[in-house]
Amino acid sequence: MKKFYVTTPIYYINSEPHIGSAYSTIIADVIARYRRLSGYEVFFLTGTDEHGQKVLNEALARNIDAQKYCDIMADKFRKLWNELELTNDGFVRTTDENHMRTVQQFVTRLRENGDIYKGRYEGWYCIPDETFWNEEDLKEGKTCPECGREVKWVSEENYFFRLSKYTDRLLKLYKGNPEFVQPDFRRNEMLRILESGLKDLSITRTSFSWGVPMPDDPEHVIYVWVDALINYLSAIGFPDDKETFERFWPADVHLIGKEINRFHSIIWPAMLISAGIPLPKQIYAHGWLTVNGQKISKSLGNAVSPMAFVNVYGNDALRYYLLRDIQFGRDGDFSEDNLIGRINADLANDLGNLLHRTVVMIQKFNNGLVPEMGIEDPIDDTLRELAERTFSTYTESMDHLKFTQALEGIWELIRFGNKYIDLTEPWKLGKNLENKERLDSVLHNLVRVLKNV
Ligand code: ME8
Repeated sequence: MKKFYVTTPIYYINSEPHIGSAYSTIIADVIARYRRLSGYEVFFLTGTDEHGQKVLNEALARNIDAQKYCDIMADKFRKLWNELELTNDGFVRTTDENHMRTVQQFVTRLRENGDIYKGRYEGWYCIPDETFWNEEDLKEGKTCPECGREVKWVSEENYFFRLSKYTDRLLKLYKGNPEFVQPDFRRNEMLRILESGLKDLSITRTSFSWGVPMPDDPEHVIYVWVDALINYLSAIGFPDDKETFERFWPADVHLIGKEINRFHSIIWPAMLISAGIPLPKQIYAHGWLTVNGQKISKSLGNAVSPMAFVNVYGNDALRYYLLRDIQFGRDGDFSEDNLIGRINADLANDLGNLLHRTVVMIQKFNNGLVPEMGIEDPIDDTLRELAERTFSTYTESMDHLKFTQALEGIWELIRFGNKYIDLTEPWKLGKNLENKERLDSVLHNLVRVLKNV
């Protein structure tokens, strides 16, 4: 059986999930469902990123034991994903014992391959992003170039990963495999970073202990990003459950937000090459859901739970809106007015009418039973051809994560379905028994269209 492995990022649990964070998981769910329908054995993974200073700080601020805090927060994510009817096959937590063991085994491999050494890290650290920055990258007032918040001076004895050694390998990879990072404009951003050369990466911390201990040197905990990336392996059994691991690895697509592209498209493949593990097939960095152009996030105070919309409009309407209205890959403004507009125009009017008219006529003219085909007319061929064309453009679009285009194609068919009713006038055919066989075909064809939709 063909297999497909799709992942979302694992979520930091220092704050509750919101509509922006749910975006990645909803998209991944759509991909997973599409692949299952297309006959693949799918592993759809999501989870929570629980170590590091920022999670620890939240637990401390609440005076709760860090693990207990993580348990409470991880449950909130699980519950929300259930309410959103997500079909994830795995839910990894970085405090899971088997994940932590995998991280240590992985780091041991890097060390055995000569890619880890001890040195002194002195530089700037953004706790909210859990990211190290060079002085020259900082913005005015010593703030993080990514999120604009204050960075902290760190001076510690750390272990380093020889990331710089992989610059040329990665450049070669990018040139030989343009699909590796998508969309193209995101790949180009990564190419520019590679072309300017990579520095080695500090991969441990000693100033706190909420993390995976460094093998043979437990004073150090492993940098939360190194810990987190390895979830994609630990969740499918690396290295002990060889069978599951080899069935699903390499991942078909790591779905991520654009601000964490560098970790996935540069640091992660370098780590994998060093560990002698094949690379994922693709990293797709999507844009942000925004409100008035600003990223939806807890810290900006514009974060709303997706349930605020699901409870009013339902899961399917929200999904439809996100995939149809927000051009995948780009940022897109989330607007309740536009959501309502899509529900009214596309779901209720176009699709709802087609369904309603068809069901009512089958009820009225054929006792609620779908008739067999009767007499055909050339317009039936037009409808059939459009349905076939729609199916092939749909699969082509879905295979390339072009959700908006996939839906546009389907709606062309729906609109033609409505036009087909107007042109064939089944309510007139139903008035005269002589036309029964033609009416049968019309109703039959309408059901077929709806089934395809
Ligand atoms: O980055 N629009 O976790 P995270 C779209 N733990 N996507 C959004 C968004 C928005 N407004 N806000 C957040 C982390 N996201 C790490 C990942 S993976 C090995 C470790 C997306 O909780 C964001 O882009 O900060 C990211 O893809 C995901 O939510 C998790 O973000």
